[in-house]
Formats: sequence, structure tokens, C-alpha cells
Amino acid sequence: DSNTATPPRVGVGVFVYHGDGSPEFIIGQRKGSHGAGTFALPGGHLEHGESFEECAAREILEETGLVIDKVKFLTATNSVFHDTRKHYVTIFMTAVARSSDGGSSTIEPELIEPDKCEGWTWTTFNDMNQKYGGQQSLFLPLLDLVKQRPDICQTLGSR
Ligand code: 8DG
Ligand code: MG
Ligand code: MG
Repeated sequence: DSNTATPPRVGVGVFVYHGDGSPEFIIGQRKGSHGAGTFALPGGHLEHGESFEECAAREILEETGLVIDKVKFLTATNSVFHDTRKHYVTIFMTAVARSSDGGSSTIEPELIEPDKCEGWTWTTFNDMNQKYGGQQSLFLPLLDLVKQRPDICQTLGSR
């Protein structure tokens, strides 16, 4: 009920792509907080005064050590976590990881918060659905993206 449920908050999740036109982006298994064991995009809470782009860049740097470019708004979803009584509006962004030498080196995300994530890996939208898509294993906002925005998901699959 409204006595124990907290008001909706804003979460920002980022599809961080390779810069070379590859359809792979970064995903990781959550640890130590709600949705533990599920696969999620790097991201976090929108802080007071931040733009979506600033939040995306800050969270990606904090969680993976990567600097991102071409940060763009993708879509938004609405996720009610009935079990934990949390409610998030998720802003999904896309971005491209910047390589330190301007293109030729391999980009590898660093696991900066090992208490919050099991590890980062590259995946594609179709692989994500096949490998992790079985209802329990995607973080609710990602499941909701698939359910609520199928048109947008098509553009990710063919990227
Ligand atoms: P912060 O305190 O550093 O801001 O957050 P965090 O420690 O990075 O926590 P988080 O759980 O990664 O992100 C905060 C919340 O943002 C999360 O509990 C739910 C919400 N959120 C979404 N969508 C997504 C998403 O795609 N990825 C991540 N990581 N969080 C998301 O609503
Ligand atoms: Mg986070
Ligand atoms: Mg964070």
C-alpha cells in the first residue's frame, strides 16, 4: 500500500555499443541489490539536476571506467517491482564507448563495482533475448522494454 511503497524513481540504463558498427553492447549480472542474479544494462539513478546524458556518462564511467560518446535518448519504460514495492521509470539511452587511441584498440569494460555486478560482457540484442531472455533472467526494466516497446527493440536487433 501507499504507506510502505516509495514513489516512482527514475533509472537510466545505457546500451553502450562498440564504435565500429558492431551490434554488441555491454550487459552484466546484478549482485547485492534488487534484481540480483538478473542481467541488466549498466546504469543507475538520475540525480537531482542531471540531464539524461550526464547521468548516462557518469554511471558508465563509475561502473565500467569507459568514456562514452554519441549519447542519445532511446525510449522510456515503466516498471513496477511488485516484490520489492519499487517503481521505476527507466530512461534508456544509447551511446558508443570511446577507445583511448581513437579506434584501433579493443574496448574492455572494467568491473569497478564488483559488489554490485558479477562482471561485464558484450552481447547483442538477439543474443540477450536468447541467452538471458527466459523471463527470470532479465532485469525487469529490460523485460519491460521488450514487452512495452517492441518497435524500438526491432531497431536494436538490426543495428
Ligand atoms: P546509484 O545509486 O549509483 O545511482 O545506482 P546504482 O548503485 O548504480 O544502482 P542500480 O541498481 O544499478 O541503478 C539504480 C536503479 O535504477 C535500479 O535499482 C533500477 C533503476 N534502473 C532502471 N533501469 C535500469 C537499467 O537498465 N540498469 C540499471 N543498472 N538500473 C536501472 O530502472
Ligand atoms: Mg548501477
Ligand atoms: Mg551506479
